[in-house]
Amino acid sequence: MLSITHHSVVALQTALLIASIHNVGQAQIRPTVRARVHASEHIHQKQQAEAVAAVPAVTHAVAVVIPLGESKVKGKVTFTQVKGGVEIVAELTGLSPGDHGFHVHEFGDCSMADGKCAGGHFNPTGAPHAGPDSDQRHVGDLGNVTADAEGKALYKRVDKLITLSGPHSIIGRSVIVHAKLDDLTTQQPPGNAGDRIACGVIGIADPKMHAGH
Ligand SMILES: [Cu+2]
Ligand SMILES: [Zn+2]
Repeated sequence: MLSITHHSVVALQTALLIASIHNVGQAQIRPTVRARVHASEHIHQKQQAEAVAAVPAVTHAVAVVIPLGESKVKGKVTFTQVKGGVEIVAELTGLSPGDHGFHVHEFGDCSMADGKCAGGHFNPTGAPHAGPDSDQRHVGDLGNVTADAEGKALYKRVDKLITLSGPHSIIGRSVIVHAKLDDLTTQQPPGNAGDRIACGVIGIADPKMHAGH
């Protein structure tokens, strides 16, 4: 009995000793490994951050507007990051005199004659259709462009909802000009602005090419 007990105690002591050595060993190794993993993660994150920083933020965008179907409407729309929002400047020709609905539509696709592949008004927040000065509106609701007797329109405004980066970015979407005025209230079809008569895909522009902004 005694001898068995003694053996048991010795065995237990040995086991504890081994365990404690083992634990000490682990305790010494683990933080080192963790530190190395942590350091490599840190370097990796740093490299990623540097790579992101190397890609300049989008400050300028442009859409070359082309006629759809039988229309002769064409021109250019620029988007420039400014203090307090994005400045939109549209220069269009070939319009009938008066107001024409003007929006950013969801898709950057002007490939069909009726402009339908551009989708609906860009509306990432699920808001109702409205005018550009309304708090609740589609991000793409830019109101109307107004053409003079010669069919030329110049539109200029600083918009607070449109952005050139992030979830509400308009890059890769499109601008659409309509045959009729956007009444800023009708929900279906939005603004009741009639056919789509011109379309332009919004792309990233070179800030150096748009000096003066
Ligand atoms: Cu539209
Ligand atoms: Zn709308």
